[in-house]
Amino acid sequence: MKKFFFVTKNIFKEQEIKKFILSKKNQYKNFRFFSLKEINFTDSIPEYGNSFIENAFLKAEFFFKKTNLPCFSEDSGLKVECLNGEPGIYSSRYSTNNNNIDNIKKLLSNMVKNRSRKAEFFCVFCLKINKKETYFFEGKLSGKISEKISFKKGFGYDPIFIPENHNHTLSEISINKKNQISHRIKAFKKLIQFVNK
Ligand code: ITT
Repeated sequence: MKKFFFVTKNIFKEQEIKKFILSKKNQYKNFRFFSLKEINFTDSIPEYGNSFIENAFLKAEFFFKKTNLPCFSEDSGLKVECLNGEPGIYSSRYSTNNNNIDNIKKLLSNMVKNRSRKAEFFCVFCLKINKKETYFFEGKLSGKISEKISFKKGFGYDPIFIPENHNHTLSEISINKKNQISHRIKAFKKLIQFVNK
């Protein structure tokens, strides 16, 4: 059995990965992950890098140095074409109070009508197996930003992100459906296939 800690404080990320593994339990029965809660890991995790890769590395490295336990972390965000890739690595802290709905409102107000609404979710996982072995896996999802917020519950920018070839935002589809196309699962599949080799 391959066991790893998922270095994240984000319950949505955790839930998506949990559901994915559950949906493929016959294929990935040798893989188990644990959340930080299971060992009461409450330290605040540094995230001061200048790129998704750097941030993912910082999170995994921080946890590994403290615990010596194999782990993986993830850094992700939304890149909007007409905003030159913003909010990018600042996706979770785009508005002044870091609140989800305020992040969304700021993004919509910064996007003037008639400009491109093209956007992309990007994700990178960092897998830390031991002191010497660190690996990265990436995934992306193209789409566009809707004009309005779809007032459904959801993770981050899901209420305003319409994936390519779809008519609904990510918050209007189930997690299992999102998992079939998401940046996170595209990257995670590479990780789990690598571990299972
Ligand atoms: P951890 O660092 O503890 O993992 P975090 O939420 O701070 O959690 P990030 O720094 O990677 O994680 O920020 C990711 C942000 O990007 C997230 O909070 C959302 O605002 C946005 N985001 C990433 N993936 C998303 C998705 O699938 N759906 C909606 N928003 C997403």
